[in-house]
Formats: sequence, structure tokens, C-alpha cells
Amino acid sequence: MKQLVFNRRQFLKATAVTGIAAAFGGSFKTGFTQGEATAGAPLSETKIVKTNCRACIANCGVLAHVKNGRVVKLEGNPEYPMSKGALCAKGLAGIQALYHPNRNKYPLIRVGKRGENKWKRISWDEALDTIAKKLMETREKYGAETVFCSTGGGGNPEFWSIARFCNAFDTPNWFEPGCAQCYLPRTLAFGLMYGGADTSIADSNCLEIYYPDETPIKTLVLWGTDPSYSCPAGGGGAVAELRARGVRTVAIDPRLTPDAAKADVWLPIRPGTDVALMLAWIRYILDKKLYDEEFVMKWTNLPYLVDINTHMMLRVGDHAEGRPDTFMVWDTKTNSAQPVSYPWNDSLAPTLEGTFTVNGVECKTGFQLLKERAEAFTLEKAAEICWLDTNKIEEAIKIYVQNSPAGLSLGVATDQNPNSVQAAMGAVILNSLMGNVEKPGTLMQRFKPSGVTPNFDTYIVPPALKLLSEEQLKKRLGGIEHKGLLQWWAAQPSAVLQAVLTGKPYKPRVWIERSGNKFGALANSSSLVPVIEQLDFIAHMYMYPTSFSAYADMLLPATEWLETNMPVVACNMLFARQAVTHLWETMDETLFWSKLAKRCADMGHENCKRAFDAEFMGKDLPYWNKMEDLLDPSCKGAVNMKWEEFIQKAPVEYLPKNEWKEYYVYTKIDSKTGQPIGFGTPSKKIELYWEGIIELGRTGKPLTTYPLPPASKDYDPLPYFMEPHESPLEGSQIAKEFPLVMTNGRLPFYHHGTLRNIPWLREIYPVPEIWIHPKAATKYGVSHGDWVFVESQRGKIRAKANVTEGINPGVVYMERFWNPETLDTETHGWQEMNVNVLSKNDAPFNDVVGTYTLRGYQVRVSKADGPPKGIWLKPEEFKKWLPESSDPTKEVEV
Ligand SMILES: Nc1nc2c(c(=O)[nH]1)N[C@H]1C(S)=C(S)[C@@H](COP(=O)(O)OP(=O)(O)OC[C@H]3O[C@@H](n4cnc5c(=O)[nH]c(N)nc54)[C@H](O)[C@@H]3O)O[C@H]1N2
Ligand SMILES: Nc1nc2c(c(=O)[nH]1)N[C@H]1C(S)=C(S)[C@@H](COP(=O)(O)OP(=O)(O)OC[C@H]3O[C@@H](n4cnc5c(=O)[nH]c(N)nc54)[C@H](O)[C@@H]3O)O[C@H]1N2
Ligand code: SF4
Ligand SMILES: [Mo]
Repeated sequence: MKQLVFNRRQFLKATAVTGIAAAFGGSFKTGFTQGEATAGAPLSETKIVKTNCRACIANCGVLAHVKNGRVVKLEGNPEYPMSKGALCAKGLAGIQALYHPNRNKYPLIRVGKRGENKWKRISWDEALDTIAKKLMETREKYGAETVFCSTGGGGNPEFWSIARFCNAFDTPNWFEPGCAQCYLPRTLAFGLMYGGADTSIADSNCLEIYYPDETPIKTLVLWGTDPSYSCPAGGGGAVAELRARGVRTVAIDPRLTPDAAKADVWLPIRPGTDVALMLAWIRYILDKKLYDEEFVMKWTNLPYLVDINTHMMLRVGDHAEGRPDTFMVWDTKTNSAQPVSYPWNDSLAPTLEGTFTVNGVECKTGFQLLKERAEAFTLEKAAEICWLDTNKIEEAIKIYVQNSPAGLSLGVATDQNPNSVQAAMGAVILNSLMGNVEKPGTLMQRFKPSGVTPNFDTYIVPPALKLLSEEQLKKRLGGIEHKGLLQWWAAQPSAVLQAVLTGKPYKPRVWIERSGNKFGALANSSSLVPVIEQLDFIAHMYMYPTSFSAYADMLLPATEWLETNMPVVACNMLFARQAVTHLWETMDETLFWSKLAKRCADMGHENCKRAFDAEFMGKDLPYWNKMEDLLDPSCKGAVNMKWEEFIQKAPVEYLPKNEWKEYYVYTKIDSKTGQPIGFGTPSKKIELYWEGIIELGRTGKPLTTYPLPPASKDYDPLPYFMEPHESPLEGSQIAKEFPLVMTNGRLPFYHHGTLRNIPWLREIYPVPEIWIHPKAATKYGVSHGDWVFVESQRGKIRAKANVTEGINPGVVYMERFWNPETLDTETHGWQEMNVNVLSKNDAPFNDVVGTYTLRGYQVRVSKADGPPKGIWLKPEEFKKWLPESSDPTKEVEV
């Protein structure tokens, strides 16, 4: 019996067949109450509930129209300062997602063989007990580290709840398909080199751009990001508005996105070569002395002297607590090395450039080292490496340097190849060299935080780091080699999968997966199958079955965003994503992890017990049994209200806008020291020569309190360029067989693996298109609209050809895709048109964080005879997925 694609009737039949004809909506306890917002509404009266979308990682404000307890219409909430009343197609699809006939409605346990897809309904009690028992047995027999968990890059923004659970259980192993492939390279570089947020618009940073009437910004460089697709309702709209007001833009992107089409200069770069281009920009700026000399001298660490043998900076003396070390500069007045006291010593005349001998040690300034690093990257060299036009590169740099204030926004593209962290370093450097930091009109800002999170600024769920023991931390798979992962407390997916296959250094055995289709989001999807075969137990929690569900032993139903409660911070305001309704027995993931930890504690697991010990956990919030337990303290901390009161009043300004939007934060005087607070780094300067990365690689500091063994080699304090492992350049063996470079990027209709089952979205974009330049199309015998095969060394899929000049001629582009309509076939929906069948999850990895290759590997394209078997193409086929009526949830508890 095939049951992955359920509708209500089939579900009833299935439960009857397996003898579990339990009363629907009977006394099953879920710990949820029906959406407070609608509970009291008289029948047939339309009520408008303010909530927030989460169909992507933005949180656009929504007005949900509810009639007879059912959501009937969604529109944008104009109060939301980022989207200003706009909603995109994904957000508007919320109703079809919520009432989808194929939702996961109740916990199900596998009956019959794995992959046979026979399921039986169980209660949440039984589900939690079964998982906890399996976890505890595995822990006892093989060690806590043999349990690993994974999550997704968006749904419930509190994805730290997985870290919390793993710390409590004492396993160091959880991962997320984004992480080192998304955001972490940037949060790490911006966090440790600068001490503030990164400049990704899609990640809801760059808060400066949402005030078009106020910002003096003149230039926006969109480097590997396409806000018009990746955050259409918020950041995309803001960028369009700025452009309409005369802000100049440069787009660095292999494909002609709407943002590239409207840019003053479009640089269709070869995927994976961004660091070479960045080094060319740096060289040009240094060579022509276009940088902001005052800022670079006084507020970055580039004038400090570096011992070229140890790569560490020279320091003198000890300093009082709270004050940075004293570094050395080369003083041109005395022609000697001199200590420079923080923040600056006006009696000195330091030089930025040069090589010197200090006490017999050869030293260079950080600036000199950066200059030398960039030396080989002339415009011509960059043009050759990146497949660009020299004049266009120069034109782009000129726009950036001649129109200040400006900002360089770095998107996810550069996170998706092994040169990831170095690109993020390049972005910090390029913003800082021009002094584009904390001024009005620039993107690197530290506006005042909301206080919504008691311990960390961006996490509501406290990660309970102290629960993971030193011994277990050392067992984190990939964690010693790639210590940047410590910033997210995560393991490296490839290392986890390898350990299952090889048993080295130990064999993981149980996988608790709480997100979307891992076959659609992880690289080299086929490599998951032999891994899964080796595992003892797999649970999967999501809103509907995905390809991954076919391989699971237990399926758990997750809430859709219209069923979720969570505070949302937007600029200087706090909004409430509130449950507008609640269907079946879906559960919020945050609650799930907390309840699972509780079960393990009840079974006697000491670490989990401590997680529930208010005295031991202190401010770190011991436990939540319902969402209010978690949300009340957050709302109290931020706006001094309980959740119940907050949802009535939201949105609330947590600070007046002018107080919140604080510029030049680094110049603020610290009352303890009487000195400017500087930047959030050990030296309080922006550390463009990233000395700290050396210590990170050797010990894990400052990201761990337990010193860890060193990585196999030191991390490099300056950005370096690494040619993609599968290179298309002359002499490359692989390019003979696979001549085209594959890359990816967002489309505005889908979020990762989600929404592929939404009828109206599939009508707009039914199948993935492969963008291919007319020259390449002719060469490989492909015409516009043809079905084609796309192959890499790792597999073969199909796609529909979109022949277009809007792509670099040597490059092809595809978006991720899987096919829910073929879930019940032998492909389980992931083998037909999923670009991650082709992508690469083996070495080389990024040294610092372990990034693998999602963009910039080699493929070939050839004509196919037609579409894959069983996929849906026509609007009437998608009708089967139109919303169905829903069972309301009873108010009960687990
Ligand atoms: N080839 C290729 N692969 C990629 C990428 C790429 O560009 N190319 N991108 C990478 C990146 S940047 C990322 S972040 C990862 C993402 O990979 P994953 O996060 O594994 O993606 P999914 O789990 O499919 O989708 C996660 C989405 O599901 C929804 N969701 C998940 N859980 C819940 C929930 O509890 N409630 C609700 N309402 N919704 C939920 C949300 O929309 C969430 O963002 O994929 C990576 N994989
Ligand atoms: N609609 C939609 N919105 C989303 C998501 C989604 O799945 N769908 N996911 C969310 C998530 S988790 C993330 S991380 C953000 C990402 O949002 P963005 O940072 O905007 O990322 P992408 O659109 O994936 O990629 C940006 C651009 O990089 C280009 N590109 C590809 N390869 C290269 C390269 O090697 N170098 C350069 N310079 N450019 C390249 C692509 O063509 C694409 O247009 O989007 C978020 N918003
Ligand atoms: S951009 Fe679209 S999907 Fe993302 S939060 Fe806004 S409306 Fe929802
Ligand atoms: Mo992401």
C-alpha cells in the first residue's frame, strides 16, 4: 500500500486497514489550544488577525481574514516596516499550504518494512515515548554522540531549539543544510572581524535600506544576491524603491535577475570565482589610494605590525580589564616601531605600508600583507579568471568608490562553494576600506537590539551550551577541522554521513530530522540512500510528507506558519506571529524538542534532567510545556508584557525609531573606561587582518570555553582565492566530459523544498528550467522549451531548457526541485529533476567551516525524449492539491 500521498479519505481507509480506526479528533492530547485569535469570534463574522508570514526566512506582516474559524484571505499588513503591506506569491499561498489535503496530520509509525510506506496512527504520547526510549537505549549502548539531529533553514525561526536538545542529550551532532552553505561563513566573518551583523538583505539585515526618505546611500553593490527573488516583498521592494530614487546599483551574478537587469553594471561572473574578483577590487582600491585613509588608519587593525613568521601581531604590556591589547605601528617620525594606545595616539605618524625589522624580527603591516595578497589580481587577471570584461569590472568599482556612502551586500552565493569564508572576509574588507561602516547610508550597522531574547540577541530558545560536556564537544563530527562551526554549535553534514558509512571515528545510528526534504536540500542526494540503510531509527517531523519521509520510521506533524506563535522583531518594532488556527495534531517544533528532552529526563537521563533544573539553568530558561512558557519571558524582557497581552497590542515599538537607529556606535563612550567602545573585536578595531582566525583554528577560542585540538593547518588571516575543484578551465580533465558550470539561485515561487505541492504556485512554475546561453544551446543541440538531460559525475536528472542571453555563456542555472506527485513511486519524488542529485558533498571543503559545493561544479546537457515519468505539468493535474476542509483541534495536553 502506498500512502505517502494522503488525502483525508485515504487516511481514514489506511487507519481502518491497519486496525487503528481511532476516533478522529477524540481525546488526543497535543498541548495546543486553538488559535486564541479566533476562539471567541462569533460564527460567520470575519475577523482580521495580525500575524506574520514565515513562508520564507523573512517575516512579512500579514492580516489574516478568518471566517467561521477558517482562514479565507491573506493580505499584507502595512504596519510592517520592511514589507510595508506587500506579500509575495509564497506568502499568499499560505491558505493552500495550511489546508493542503496532504498535510501530516497525526503522528504515524511505520508498520511493515522501511520504504514500504505502511503507517499506523499513534498518539503524541506514544510517539514521544517511542523516540525517547530509542534515544536512551542508543545512548546507553553506543554513546550519546551516535544520535544525530537535523533541522531546516527557516520555518520556525527558533532553530536553536535543536541545539538546545542536542546539548541536553549530550550529543554534539546536529546539522542544517544551510549553515556552512548559508549564512555561517558571513556571520562568522562579520561577527568576529567587525562585531556586528553581516550585510545580507535576504537575511533581514541591511536595516538602513528600509528608510528611503532618510538614507543618504548612493550605491548598492548586490554581490551574489537577488533580493527581487529572495525577499520580494521586503528587501526586494526596498532595493527597487532606492533604485527609483537614483541609488546606483552593481549586480555580480551569473544570471540576469531583475536586480541585474536594472543595475548600472551587471557582472555575469563565473560561479565560484568571487574571491578573485574581490581581490581585484581590493588591489584597485589600494593601488589607486581610493580608500578612506583616516578610517582605515584609526579604526581598522591594518596599520599594526605583524610578525611574518608567526603571523601574529606585535603587542606590548598588559592592560586593565576591558581594554584591548596594545599593538605596535611603524612611526615615520621616529622611524621606529612604537606602541599605539587605544583608541589612537595623535603624537605618532604611523605608516600603513611597509616591511620593517623590529628587534631582529621581520614585520609587515596588516595593510602591506593585504596588498601583497591582492597583488596578482589585476583587473585583467580577474577578467580572465572570472570570465568578465576588464572595463566593466573597472566601471563597477568606480561606481562603488565614487558614490559614497555606499554598501556592499553579500548574499548566499559565495557561501555555497569551498571559498566561502574568504568571500565573506572580502566583503568586510571592501565595506571597511571605503569607510562604509556605521555611517548613515551604509550597510554595516549595529542598531539597538530588541531585548526579546534573554541571553543572546537573536535566539529566543536558549541553547543551553553548558550542558554539552567537553568530552562530547571533542567528538563533534567535522568540528575539530572546521572550528568556525562552533559559532552555530553544529556538525558538518558530510562528516556525519561519512561516519555512518565508515564507522569512523564512530558510527552514528539514529537520525531525528525536523524539517523539509533533505533529498532536496543536501548536496549529492543519492549519497543519502546508503547512509539511511545503515541507520537503526529515523524520525521525520514536517508539515507534509517529503521524499525523506519514505525512508523514515516515524512521521510527526509540524505546524504551518498560520498555526505558529512567535515574536518577530522588525526594525524598532515587535510583531506577533500568532496562531490564527490550529489543525489536527500538528505541533510546533520548539515544543517538540522541549517535550522530547522532558521524556528523556523522565527516563532518567542526567543531562536532560539538568536541562529542567531551574537552579542549574538559571537565566537559561529550564523548560516549556506550552509556547506561552517560552514566549512570556521573551515578551516580558522586551516590552514587559505576557504573550497574551502582547498579541492583543502587537505591533509594539520597543524603541522610538531615532533612538533605535544609532549610527557611529563605535564612537560611543564606555563609561567604565572613558574611551570609545569601538567594534566588537578583541582589539576594538575592525580586524581586516583577521589574526583571531589563527587562534580559532588552533584552539576554538573565542567560540568555546573548552580548548580543542588544533585543525590540521592554520586558517589564513587574509582572503585567498581557490579555483573550483571541478574547474572548466583549459587543461581540466573533467571539463572535457562535463563542459558547463552549474549554479543555483532563488526563484520567487518556492522556499527551499517547500511549496512544491501548492497548486497555484506549480501552475506558475510547474517544472525546473535550466537557463542556457544560445551559444551553448546550439553547441549541445538544444532548443528553447526542449526537455534535456543534465548530468554531473554524481547523477543525471531532467529539466526544461530556457535558452536565454541572460546567463554567462559557459554557465547553466537551475533552481532546486522535487516532485511531491511522484512520492509514491520508486523515485520518491527526488530523482527526477532535483539539482542536488548533481551537486557535490565531498572534499575540498572550506577550511574554516567545512562548506561543500552547491554552486560551481561541472555538468553536461543533452536533449531528452520528454519529461520524467509521472510528473504533473497541467493546471488541472494540480487540482488534487486544492485545500480541503479541516478538523479543528481539541484543547488537550500531552
Ligand atoms: N543546490 C542547492 N542546495 C541548497 C541551496 C542552494 O541554493 N542550492 N541552498 C541551501 C540553503 S541557503 C539552505 S538555508 C538550505 C535549506 O535547506 P532546508 O532548510 O533543509 O530546506 P527545507 O527543510 O526543505 O525547507 C525549510 C523550509 O521549510 C519550512 N519549514 C520547516 N519547518 C517548518 C515548521 O516547523 N513550520 C513551518 N511553518 N515551516 C517550516 C520553512 O519554509 C523552511 O525554511 O538548503 C541549502 N541547499
Ligand atoms: N523565494 C525564495 N526566497 C528565499 C529562499 C528560497 O528558497 N526561496 N531562501 C532563503 C534563504 S535560506 C536564503 S540563504 C536567501 C538567499 O538569498 P540570496 O542571497 O539573494 O541568494 P540566491 O538567490 O540563492 O543567490 C543569489 C544570486 O547568486 C547568483 N549566483 C549563483 N552562483 C554565483 C556565484 O558563484 N557568484 C555570484 N556572485 N553569484 C552567483 C544566483 O544566480 C542568484 O541570483 O534567500 C532566502 N529567501
Ligand atoms: S517574502 Fe513572501 S514568503 Fe517571505 S515572509 Fe514575505 S510574504 Fe512571506
Ligand atoms: Mo539559506
